[in-house]
Amino acid sequence: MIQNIDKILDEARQFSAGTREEIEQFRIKYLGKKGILSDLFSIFKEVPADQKKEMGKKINELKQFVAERIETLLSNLSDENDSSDSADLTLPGPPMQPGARHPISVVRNQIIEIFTSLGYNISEGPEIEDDWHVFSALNFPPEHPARDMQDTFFIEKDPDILLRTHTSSVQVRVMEKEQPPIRTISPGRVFRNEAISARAHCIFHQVEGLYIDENVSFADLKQTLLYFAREMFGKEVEIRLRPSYFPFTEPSAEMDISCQICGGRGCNVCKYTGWLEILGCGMVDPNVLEYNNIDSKKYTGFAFGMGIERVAMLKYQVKDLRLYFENDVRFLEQFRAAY
Ligand code: 2U9
Repeated sequence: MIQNIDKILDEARQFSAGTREEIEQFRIKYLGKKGILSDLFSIFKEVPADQKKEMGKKINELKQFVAERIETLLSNLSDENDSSDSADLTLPGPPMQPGARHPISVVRNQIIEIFTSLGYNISEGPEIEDDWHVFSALNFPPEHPARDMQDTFFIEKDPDILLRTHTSSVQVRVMEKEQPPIRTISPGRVFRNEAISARAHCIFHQVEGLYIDENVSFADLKQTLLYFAREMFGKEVEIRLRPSYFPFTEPSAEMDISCQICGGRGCNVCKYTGWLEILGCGMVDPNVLEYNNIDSKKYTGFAFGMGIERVAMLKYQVKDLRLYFENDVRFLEQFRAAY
């Protein structure tokens, strides 16, 4: 009998299975109700007492071997399934939902691209500023309304610590460190104490530009801005400059572009003028150069500033500025761009 069990064990050792079905057959053959082990246990009851110990040991050895073998074969099978049956590498991948840049970032990056191609570098600086860098160094008179709490967010008074109302303060910091030639743009967030509406927000984004060197003229300014407008809005765009006033530039101007909707013929977007205001600019006031230790007899410069939201509104014909701040994906996902 013992030899018989050895034979059965040898046979069981030979078994190898390819499928789950074959393993199940193997289990039934050995461990099933009417299987080999069940028969052996029946025979075991009849075996003389002196053989019981050795035979019991052999039967248990067989039972343990079969159980372990089944477990190993099943786990091999599930490993193989993981890499072969369940993963079909020829199937298309799950759909991806790539994000899109915010339209303000898209337009900011386009503005940066245009001016860096003209040799401008990018300067950045603090959003929390002092009176000197935001107002005094830029020739704001002491009683200018921008210095009022109605227009500017103050953090502390005397000495005044405030949220910058324009990024020109960054360019004051550039002038402190560098002598001309200076050719820089400062993109960044600015803060003004204004009621939020379709056309204004208390936080918005600007790009201010500054070019200081010997013999820089208003003609250089005009040509630079024409180049910018054509790159941003297309080769057909026209510009016009209207006289204006800013404390930091003299003479000062505001620039309009020909209306992109009606091509200058007049429509409700341009209020039937054919023109859309886009930025402010001018020749840097000699006082500003002198306050910042730049010799105004030797150097001249021009400066310009624009609101990125405004440029983006004109470029994409967005009518309400608040859409830029609401993070509604139905609005945002319309601005997929390489930038
Ligand atoms: C220095 C000197 C002068 C930057 C300039 C403007 C004109 C201007 C506004 C446009 C819309 C800001 O976003 S806005 O409200 N900006 O009109 N900015 S000239 O002049 C400077 C900058 C730096 C040292």
